[in-house]
Amino acid sequence: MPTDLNAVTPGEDPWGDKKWKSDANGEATGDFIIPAEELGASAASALGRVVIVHNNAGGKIGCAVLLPGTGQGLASNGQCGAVVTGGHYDPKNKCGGSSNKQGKTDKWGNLICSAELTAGYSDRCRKEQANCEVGDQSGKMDKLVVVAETNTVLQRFRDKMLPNIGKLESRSLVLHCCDEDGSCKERIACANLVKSKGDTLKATFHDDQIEASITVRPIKGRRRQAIWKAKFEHFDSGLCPSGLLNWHVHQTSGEGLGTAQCGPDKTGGHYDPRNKCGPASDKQGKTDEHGDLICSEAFTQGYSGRCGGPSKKEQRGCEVGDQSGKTGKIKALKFSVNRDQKSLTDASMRFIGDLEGKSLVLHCCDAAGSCKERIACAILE
Ligand SMILES: [Cu+2]
Repeated sequence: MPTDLNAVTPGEDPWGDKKWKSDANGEATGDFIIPAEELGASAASALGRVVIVHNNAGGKIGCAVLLPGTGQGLASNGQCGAVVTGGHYDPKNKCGGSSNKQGKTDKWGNLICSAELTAGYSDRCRKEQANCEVGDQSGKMDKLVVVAETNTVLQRFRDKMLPNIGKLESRSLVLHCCDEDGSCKERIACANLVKSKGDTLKATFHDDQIEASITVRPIKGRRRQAIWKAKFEHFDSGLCPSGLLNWHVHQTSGEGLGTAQCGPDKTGGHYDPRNKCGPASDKQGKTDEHGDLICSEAFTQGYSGRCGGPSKKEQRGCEVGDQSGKTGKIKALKFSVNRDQKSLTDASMRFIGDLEGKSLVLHCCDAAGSCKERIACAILE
């Protein structure tokens, strides 16, 4: 770590000419590559060292230790090597040959992973999951088998030794290639473990005239079912005098108030992956592989007869994105939704993650129940 915060020691900063320019918020992003010859040492030797950021005047204003981080991409592009992704996650010192504890010492200066402990790893881990590194998924369970012809793999594994899934966040999942006799070396690909946004999505309406959020989450163990919740903390009746709102998931993202922000050119039509063809379906005007209209006029006209009503069966006739068609209008002036709107059994939504980045659009309805105007929209994220 730097000892004198104001000292500028050229020898200490071999790459002093790398510059970032921050924006009005003081934020800057950038990257640069230091060639091996410039570094003058192996790439791995950079780990544990400190990067220092100076201000324009040369003063040291920030520093951070270089740690192995997450890797994303193909090993052939240099994305998954030991320098990038480090060794196996091994918080319990199980000490496989690739444990990230290899070469590290305890507080008495002794090697955490002795040669003996390391040598016995595969036998120990084979006997019991508890003896494996937390990060040794194939050791604990089994190899992934990717079927070459289809490139699909669906295998289920039961991991009994994962104390805290949250600790895996921002680590990387690395795939190694094994040969026929089971010997595995080469890292072929890696990806970062991030919290799945597919679990819960939320559209937040935040404006002078509307303060509301609409969330959707899956129901555990029940495929294709979801619970929607709408919470209105403030709603200006100027936006819609009746306070009765139709609400839909629209195909593309839009955020703000009125047609300028939420019109068809911004948010598109209703999300309709199953071609249910309401008049505002995103599939209107599109053709199938034979060149025929997906939504014929007659089919479109029959939509309101197919969609609507409390039963699951009738919901199946609705576009996936037609939330009010499935469960009724939001009563925004009551700052809540009808009881029966709170939970929605959705017959055609398999992966909520598919809604991510699309928008939730609110339409104003008149007293007669006719709904047109798009009054507000927010992105599901
Ligand atoms: Cu809509």
